[in-house]
Formats: sequence, structure tokens, C-alpha cells
Amino acid sequence: MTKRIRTAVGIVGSGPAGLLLSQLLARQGIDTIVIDRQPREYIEGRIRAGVLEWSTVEVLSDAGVGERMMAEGLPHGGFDLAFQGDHHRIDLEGLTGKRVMVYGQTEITKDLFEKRATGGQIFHLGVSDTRLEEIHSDKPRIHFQKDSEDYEIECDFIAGCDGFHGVSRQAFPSDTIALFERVYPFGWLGLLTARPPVAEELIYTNHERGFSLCSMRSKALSRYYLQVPVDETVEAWSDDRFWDELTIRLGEDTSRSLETGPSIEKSIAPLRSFVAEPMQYGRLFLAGDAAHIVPPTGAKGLNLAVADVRLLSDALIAHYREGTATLLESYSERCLARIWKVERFSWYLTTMMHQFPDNNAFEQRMQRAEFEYVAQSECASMAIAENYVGLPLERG
Ligand code: FAS
Ligand code: PHB
Repeated sequence: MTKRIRTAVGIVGSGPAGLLLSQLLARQGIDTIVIDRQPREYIEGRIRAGVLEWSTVEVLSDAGVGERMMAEGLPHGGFDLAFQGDHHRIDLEGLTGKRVMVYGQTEITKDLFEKRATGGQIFHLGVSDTRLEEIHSDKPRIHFQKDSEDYEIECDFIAGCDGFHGVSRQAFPSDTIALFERVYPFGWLGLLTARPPVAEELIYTNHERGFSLCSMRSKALSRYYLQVPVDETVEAWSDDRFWDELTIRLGEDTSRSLETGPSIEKSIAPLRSFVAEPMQYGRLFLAGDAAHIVPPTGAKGLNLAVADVRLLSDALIAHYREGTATLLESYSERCLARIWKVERFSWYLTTMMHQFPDNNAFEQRMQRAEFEYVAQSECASMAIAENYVGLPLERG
């Protein structure tokens, strides 16, 4: 016997995109049901993004989930690019007047989950067999199983917030969607340790042995990344091997301040650039990683998801409040106009800061020349800074 439930917007995925969308719609009295195949503690525990554009900070604050972020987050006015031992600071605040906020995605997810749970949100977590049906009708449906029971959500709209490996993008008829992808020949090995960060600000390094990134979650919790071969395994990397390699890539001056410690978490993320066009089909709208992926070099993945959700929530609110469809009809086009520019920046910084196994001597010289140009040109530094703090979002 299938349990039938009704809501205005069915949201597939309870990551940052799905949770934020449910919160923004709830504040306008629009009912949603959020489903996820994982339990809450798994979703909250996933170590991912660490840097927020200030516009993301503003959306989260406006959504009523900014208190802990403003109390515990670390505003940053710049970051370092290091190239074979030479350093150049990108002065974000001096060049753009804006800063970024260092605050972990895990914390944002916890803050959103707490807000939604205390706000009476209907969740179905730990579901299986999620299927979308009738997405081109005005009564799309979401099927799923939970505790061996069959459920069907009947709704007006479906928000596909189920990430790169979700089912929503797969629900598009194959002749209605175009996929664009670049898979990079390396991954990022990330390590979290309860030690003070090596420096006050982030350091992105291109060393002949590979890329490294020094980031943080607080003044007592550090996050480090090493470029590793695409087929590398975490098991091959003891903590000691990680610290030895990071020390080499940082160089003597920087690594003098490196405080090593036991890993709390260690994982490898593959790197890809990916875009699905369009981001809507009938009453199904994609938001976040379900529609696009960027290499984390530009710290854009989470910020792009938030930008999609702002535009999608604006469009759904206009539909329910004013009965207008204009923002819904132009959702995908408006998102993609900005997404491709962010894809470009993330690809650019990845290309500049990583060792590519197939790069010849000319391409290595091009990387060096790009770094030197950025270091010597305020215009070139400004171009990086304005992308890193976040491009403007046209809300239509
Ligand atoms: P998410 O993937 O976060 O959430 C999708 C949700 O949908 C998940 O909870 C999943 O369980 C659920 N789901 C999937 N299939 C489902 C189904 N069939 N039924 C029901 N639910 C389903 N971004 C940065 O800015 N910096 C970083 O350093 C960074 N590191 C990353 C490392 C990794 C390993 C990954 C995968 C991503 C990383 N990102 C990073 C990007 C990341 O932060 C995403 O941009 C962000 O999580 C996007 O949020 P969502 O779109 O909500 O997708
Ligand atoms: C992180 O802190 O996890 C982080 C920061 C900046 C990036 C990527 C990841 O570009």
C-alpha cells in the first residue's frame, strides 16, 4: 500500500542546496518535503567546502541561520598564491572592498538542519529507490521507499538538489539535456587535524611535486590538501607521509610554522568541471551539484549551489505569491550565465596551480608566466580577486 503525501515543492537532497531552499520557502509559508538517501548525521559529517563568498554569508544570515557563522566564522581579506617558492598575496579586501568567510560546510549543514527541524520541516531521510515521475505534468511525483514502505509525494514542483550522483538529472529525457565535462588527471587528498593553521590566511601552492592548499576551519582546526594521482588511495597515505610531502611542497620558510598532528579525517576527492544544460525540464528544477561541478580550487562549489537556490526560491515565491511564471521560465538561463563564468575561473586557477602529468616544457613555462603576470599586474590580481569574492548575482 503506497503512502501518498502532498506538498507544494518536493525537494530531493538534504545537502546545503536542499536545506537552504526549504528554509527560504518556509519563511514565505511555502510547504516542502525534503528527502535524502542518507541519515542526518552522515550528511552533517561530510567534510567539504570551507570558503564562503560574502553574498553566501548574506543569504544564510537573511535565512535566519547566520548567528553561529558570524560568531565562529573567520572573515579573510586575502590569500596567498605560491609558485615554486615565490609568494604573491591576492589582497581581496584592498582590490575589491570585499572579504570571504572561512566557515565549514559541515557547520552550515548543521545550522540548516537544526533550523529546519525546529521549524517543523517534514524530512524523510535514509530513503531508497527514489524515482521522479510526471515531471512534465502540473502534478509531478516523487516515489521512494523507507523502512520497506512505498511513498509517493505529489507536488507542484520538484527541486533536484541531489548532487552529482543523484537521480534528478537522470530524469531528464536524454534528448533534452546537454552535458559538458572535463575530468582532471589528479585528485585532492584532504586531511583535517586539530592543530592551529600554518598561516593566518589560505596558501595555494604550485610545487614541481604538485599542488597543495593550506586552509582551516578555526584557529585550532586546520584543513590541508595535496594533489595526488587520480588513482591514488587514502590507504597509501599515512599521516607521516602526508606531513612529509606537505612540508616539501610548502618549502622551508612556510613549513617552519607547520604544526603537524593526527588526522581526524582523510579523504580523496576527484576533480572535474561539469555543467548540465538546461537546469529545468517541465516542473523539475536542478540546483547545486546536481547541475554543475567545479574543481574546488576556486572554492566555488557550495557558493554556486547557494546562488542557484536564491534564484530558484525567488522564482517559486513569485509563482505562489504573484502567480507569475517569468522567473521560473528563465531560471536555467539566468543561472547558467553566471555558472559558466564561475566554471571558467575554477578551471583557470586549477590549470595555473596544478602539475599536469602531460604538460610539456612550454606549458610549464606558461604556468610560470601566468603566475609572474598576476604577481606584477594589479589588473590580473584584481581579476582573480573579483572572481574569488564572488561575481554579482542578477536576481531578475
Ligand atoms: P550535495 O552533494 O552536498 O547534497 C546532495 C544530497 O542529495 C546528498 O545529501 C545525497 O545524499 C542526496 N542524494 C543523492 N542521491 C539521492 C537520491 N537518489 N535520493 C535521495 N537523496 C539523494 N566545494 C567547495 O566550495 N570547496 C571544497 O573544498 C569542496 N570539496 C568537496 C569535496 C567533495 C568530496 C565533494 C563531493 C564536493 C566538494 N565541494 C567543495 C563541493 C560541495 O561543497 C558541493 O558544492 C556542495 O555540497 C553542493 O551542495 P548540494 O548541491 O546540496 O549537493
Ligand atoms: C577548504 O577549506 O576546504 C577549502 C578552501 C578553499 C578551497 C577549497 C577547499 O579552494
